[in-house]
Amino acid sequence: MIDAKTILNRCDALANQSSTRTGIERVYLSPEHAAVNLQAGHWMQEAGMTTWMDAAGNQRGRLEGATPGLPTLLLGSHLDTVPNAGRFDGILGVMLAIAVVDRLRESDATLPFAIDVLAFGDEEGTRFGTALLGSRAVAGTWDDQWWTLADKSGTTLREAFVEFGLDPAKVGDAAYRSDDVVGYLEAHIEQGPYLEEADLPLAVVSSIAGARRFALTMTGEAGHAGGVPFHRRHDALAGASEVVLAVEQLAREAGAIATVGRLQAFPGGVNVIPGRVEFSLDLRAETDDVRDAVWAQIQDVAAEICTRRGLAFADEQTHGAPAVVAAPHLRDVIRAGITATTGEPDPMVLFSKAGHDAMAVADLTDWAMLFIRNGRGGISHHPDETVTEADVAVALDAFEAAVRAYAATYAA
Ligand code: HGY
Ligand code: MN
Ligand code: MN
Repeated sequence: MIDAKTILNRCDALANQSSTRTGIERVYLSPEHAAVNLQAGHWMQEAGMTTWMDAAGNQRGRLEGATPGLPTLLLGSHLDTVPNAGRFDGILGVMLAIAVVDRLRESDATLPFAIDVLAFGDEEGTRFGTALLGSRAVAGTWDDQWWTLADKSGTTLREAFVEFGLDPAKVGDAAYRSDDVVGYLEAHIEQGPYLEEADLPLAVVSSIAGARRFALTMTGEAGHAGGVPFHRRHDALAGASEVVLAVEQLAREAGAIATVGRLQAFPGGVNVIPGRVEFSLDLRAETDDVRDAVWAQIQDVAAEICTRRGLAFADEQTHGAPAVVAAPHLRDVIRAGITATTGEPDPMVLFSKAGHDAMAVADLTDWAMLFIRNGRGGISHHPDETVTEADVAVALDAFEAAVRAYAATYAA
């Protein structure tokens, strides 16, 4: 039987599949993605599943229910990473899903539904900027406009599909029909400090923040760092810096979350006034209305800065995902799983500020999530991401109990 130690060893094994010599980076449709699909597929087969890679590059495993052809419960998370990632974000959820299926098979559980484990290939959007590509294909919400998205080497998504051995024309084959599925459950590290502060191992997720990402450009006029007096300058970096600080202040005031994760000044000479700055914006909030109101305020502040400094501001949205709320009946099975495992009668409920594949799968079926404590203040998207073996053991028992609780209450 797969235990917590095995799961942690598997997370360590997958961490070795990185495009960088130091740190972990594994992006969609890369050789490293192919390698972890193969490894996860092997572990899925060991757990008694039939396995295949779907038309969007997601690795899948299937355990049939009591009789063939039953509708399917989806379990899963993602195997791709951000740059310089930790080893548990997404990966732990896929390993837990495989272990739950292994336990159900070993115990000859009679299931009223089949179970598909989905190892999504692109939750982060690291390579092409737009996130949730794998899970959106599964949900049937693929957008053909994405084919021309290009990575930093100029390879388009279409070219990357073909190089990976996929047929772009067949991406629609990855989609489920909504009446073929009975729900989606995902286990994931919290990526925040609240479980650690409460000294609890597990929580139920209530909802996931709505997110929008932008590519921003501030344009001014390059010039000599010595020769141009201040009153004549149109310094794009000074202007962009005012926007960055306004982003932080406006988001804090509104209870939203906003981050500028990437910024580059051009032409980039130490003795040249920056004429152009390209920077990113990741903006989220518990509701889409709050998120969008903050974006409108940011645009107003940027316009005032531009007028005052003689600059021009441009924005392009690169990703958008609406806030989604977990289905009460599936939240209940997650809650039941936690209670059955920890004895906690009223498990902690958390709103997820981190995005997850469930945001995309929500267009296909009802969903719920189990959060697992990750230590050191919930540090994530960082090599210091950490979980304890004890918490993984409790999470495995709770996730298995949740699936069994759903099976017990499910009526076709
Ligand atoms: O950005 C997020 O919240 C997720 O990790 N993709
Ligand atoms: Mn992440
Ligand atoms: Mn994740």
